[in-house]
Amino acid sequence: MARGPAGAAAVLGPLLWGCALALQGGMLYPRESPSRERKELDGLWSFRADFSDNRRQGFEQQWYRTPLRESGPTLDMPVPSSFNDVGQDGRLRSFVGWVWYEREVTLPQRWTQDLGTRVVLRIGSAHYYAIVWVNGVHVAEHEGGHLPFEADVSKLVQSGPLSSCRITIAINNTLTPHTLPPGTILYQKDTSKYPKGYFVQNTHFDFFNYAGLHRPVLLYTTPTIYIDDITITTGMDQNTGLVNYKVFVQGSEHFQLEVRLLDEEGKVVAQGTGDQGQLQVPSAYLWWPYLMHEHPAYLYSLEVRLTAQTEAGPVSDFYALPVGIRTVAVTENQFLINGKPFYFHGVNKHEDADIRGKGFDWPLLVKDFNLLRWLGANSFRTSHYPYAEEVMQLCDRYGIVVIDESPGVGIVLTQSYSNVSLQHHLEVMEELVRRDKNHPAVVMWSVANEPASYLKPAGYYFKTLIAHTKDLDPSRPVTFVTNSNYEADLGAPYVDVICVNSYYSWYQDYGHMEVIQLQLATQFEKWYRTYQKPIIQSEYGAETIAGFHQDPPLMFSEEYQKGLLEQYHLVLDQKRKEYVVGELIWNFADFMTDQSPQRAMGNKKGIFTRQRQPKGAAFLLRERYWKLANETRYHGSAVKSQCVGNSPFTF
Ligand code: GCB
Repeated sequence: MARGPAGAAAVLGPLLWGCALALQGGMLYPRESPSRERKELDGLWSFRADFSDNRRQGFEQQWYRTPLRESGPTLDMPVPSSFNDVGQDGRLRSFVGWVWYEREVTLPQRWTQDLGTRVVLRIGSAHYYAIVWVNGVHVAEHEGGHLPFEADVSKLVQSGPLSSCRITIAINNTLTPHTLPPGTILYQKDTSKYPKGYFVQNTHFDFFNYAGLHRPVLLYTTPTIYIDDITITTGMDQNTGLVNYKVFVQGSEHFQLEVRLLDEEGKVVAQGTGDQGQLQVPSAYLWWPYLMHEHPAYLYSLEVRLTAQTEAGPVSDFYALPVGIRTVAVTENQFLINGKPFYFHGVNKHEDADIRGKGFDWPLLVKDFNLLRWLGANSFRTSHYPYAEEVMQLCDRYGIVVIDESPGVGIVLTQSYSNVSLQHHLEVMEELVRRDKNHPAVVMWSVANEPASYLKPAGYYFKTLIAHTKDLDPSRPVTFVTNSNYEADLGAPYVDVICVNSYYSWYQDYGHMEVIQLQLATQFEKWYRTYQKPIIQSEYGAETIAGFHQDPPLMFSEEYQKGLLEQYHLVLDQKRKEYVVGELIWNFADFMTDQSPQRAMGNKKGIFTRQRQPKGAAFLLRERYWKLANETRYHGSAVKSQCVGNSPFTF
C-alpha cells in the first residue's frame, strides 16, 4: 500500500504517496524459456541523494525528466547493494529521505519492434518506498522494501525509434508508524542543542535500516498472451503424489494449456490440460528436508505450455516451475513433514554483510549455504523480513526448511495497530504468499517478530492477520514470534505453533548461567500448559566478540556463548521428547545495527563473524546438529538412489 508518513511529511515534504491498488496479477520468478528472455540490469547505476532540507528538490526539479547527471553531481552506485556503506561520506551512511538511481539500457531490437512482445521491468527489492519512471514517464510505485514489483513497459519502449530507455528510480527509506517495519522521525527542536531542522529516524528493531536497490533489477519478456501465475499445492495418497495446479493467464480468454510434470531425469511422469487440475504421480519421490532423508530435496519440474491463436498468428508461452511434493501438518505436540515428526535444528539469519549491507550477493549466499550444511542446520527463519527469491530457490534445492517471516518487526507503538497499519500488513502478507507459495522449503508463515502482543488492540490485529494468511494459503501453518517476557500474549491463541524468544542470563540475570535451566523449563511449561501447541525456541543466544576468551566464562567471551548454549541444550533435550519441535540459534552471523551503547559495531550474537568465520560456538552447534540429525532422521520409504540436492554429506 502506498501512503505518506504523517510525521515525516513535515520535514521530508508532502510525499507523493497516494492510495493503494489492490494486489494484481502474479509474481512468477522471471525464468528464461523459449518464449521468455531476460536482461539483467545489475552493475553501476548513476546515483544522487537529495540532501535538500525538505528532501524534495528531486521532485521540484523533476530529476526523472532528463538524465540524472544534468541535475547535478552523481555517484556510481553498484546494484544490487545498499548505498550506505559503499562510500566515504558519513552523511550518506545515515541518510534519511529520497535517493535517486538511474540507468540507461540498450534493448534488443526485437523487444522494441515486435508488438507481440511484452517487456516487463522487475525490481527485486527497493527499500523502502519506490517510484519508477521509464523515459520520464511514471510506471510504478511500491511500498515495502523486501518484495518484488513490476511494471509493463512495452508501450514505452515500443513507441518510437529509440532502442534504449532510461530507467529512474526514486527511493525513500523513511519509516513511519504504519510502515513495515515501523519507525518514527524524531524532530529535535531545541536550537540550543541541535541545528535548525534536525531530525533522526528511530526504530524498534535491532538491525541497521540499510536502503537502496537491494536485489536484482531486470527486464524480461513474455508474449502478449502469457502465463501470469501458477499455484501449486501437493499431497500424498498412499504412494501416489498429488500435484494440484492452477494456472492464470493474461492477455486473452481463448487459449489452450498443457501441463507436464517431469522427474529429475527429464521423464514425463504425469500430464494434464486446462487451467487447473490434479496430476497423480505413482511412487512419487518426496521432497524431504536436508538430513531427514538420504535423498533430500527431490524436485520435479512442472512445465506449462500455453498456445493461442491471434489475428497475427499463433502465440505460445512456456514456463517451467520446480515442484517438490511434500505435506506439512501440525498436531498438539508435533510438526510433521510428510507425516513424520520434524525437529527444526537451525538458525536465524539476516541479509547482511560488509560493504554491500543488504545487497544480494551470490558468493555470500553460496558461502552461507555451505556453512549451513557444514553446521548440519536443516532450517532457518527469514528473520525479520522476506529474503531474496534466489535464497528461497536454494532452500528448495538443498532441502533447507524455511519459516518465512514478514517484515512485521518492531511493532510496538499503539499507532502501529491502527486499521491503516493492519491493512498494509494484510497486503504485505498477500505479496509474500503470492511470491513464495510454491516453494516446498517454506513450511510456515511468520506474520511478525516480537510485536507488543500484550497491548489491547493486538488481539484483533493478530486474529485478523492470521485468519487472512490462512485464507491466502490453507496449506501451511501460521505463527508469529513472541517474547518469553511478555505477561500476556493476545495473539498466541490464533497461531498454530508457538515460537518463543528468550535470552536467559543475557538480558536478565547477566552472567548467571546457573539460572537458565530452571527459567527455560518454566518458560516451556507455562506456554505449553496455556496453549497445548508445539513450541519452537525461535531465538536464544549471547553476544560474543570473536577472539575474546575467558575461563571461567564471562559475558562476551566465546566460552560464555558456548556455556549458555549448553545450558539451553540440556533443557531442549528434555522438552523435545514432549512438545518442543525446534531450536533456532540467534544468530547465524554477526550483523550491523544502529549505533547504541549496547552494540559494539553491531550485534555480535553470531556463531559466525560477519565475515563468516566460526566462533567456538559454531563447532559446538555443529556437533549437536549432526547428532540431532542422526537421531531424528526418517529411515524408510523407497527413494531413488541418486544424490540430489547437491548434498556433500552422507550418513
Ligand atoms: C530479539 C530480537 C532480535 C534481536 C535479538 C537481540 O529478541 O528478535 O531482532 O537482534 O533479540 O540480540 O537482542
